[in-house]
Amino acid sequence: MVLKLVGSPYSTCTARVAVVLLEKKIPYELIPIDLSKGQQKTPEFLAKQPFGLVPYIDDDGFILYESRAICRYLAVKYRGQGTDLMPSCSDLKATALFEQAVATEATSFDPFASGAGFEVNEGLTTDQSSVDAAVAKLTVKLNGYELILGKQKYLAGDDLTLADLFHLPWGATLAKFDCKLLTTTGPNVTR
Ligand SMILES: N[C@@H](CCC(=O)N[C@@H](CS)C(=O)NCC(=O)O)C(=O)O
Repeated sequence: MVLKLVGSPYSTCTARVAVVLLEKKIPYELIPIDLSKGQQKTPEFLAKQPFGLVPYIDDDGFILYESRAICRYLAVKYRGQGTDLMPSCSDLKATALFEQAVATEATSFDPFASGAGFEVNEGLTTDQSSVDAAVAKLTVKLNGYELILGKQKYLAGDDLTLADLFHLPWGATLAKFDCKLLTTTGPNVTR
């Protein structure tokens, strides 16, 4: 049975999993959930994802939620297919640097990028001082990224990993909202 990705095309968390499915060349079916109608809060949905959030996957009856955990599951299950996106666990130092990079995304990028992204959300009234504060916090973090990426090609070293891909959904969303930070912080963040 083809893997089911239950989520929303408008959700960055769903996009995080979709990017990895594409990079790993894993066939999948998107089962769309209409967040505006609260379909993620129904008893049937909560039985699969107790917090009422997208996405989750159904891999032949195996249910898994939390986008980053899903991506790691897929990277290990499909090692050798498509792009390899995690170091082998027998390489202790490469694994430690990978863990450092994924933790960096979760603590130093996602909260700040989403904070700025939500403040400049299309169609909503924005409070300019809140936008400025969110962008200032994100700028500090991106300066750190500029240093990291000045020394190595990717966030966990010289190979592309999940840690890099985890940045794409919010990175693309910020660009869409005309937030120029990703191209003005420095050449390495831009790259
Ligand atoms: N840590 C979770 C976060 C999931 C999450 O916040 N999903 C959002 C969309 S990106 C959602 O379902 N929002 C709908 C709601 O809050 O009801 C993950 O990465 O899967």
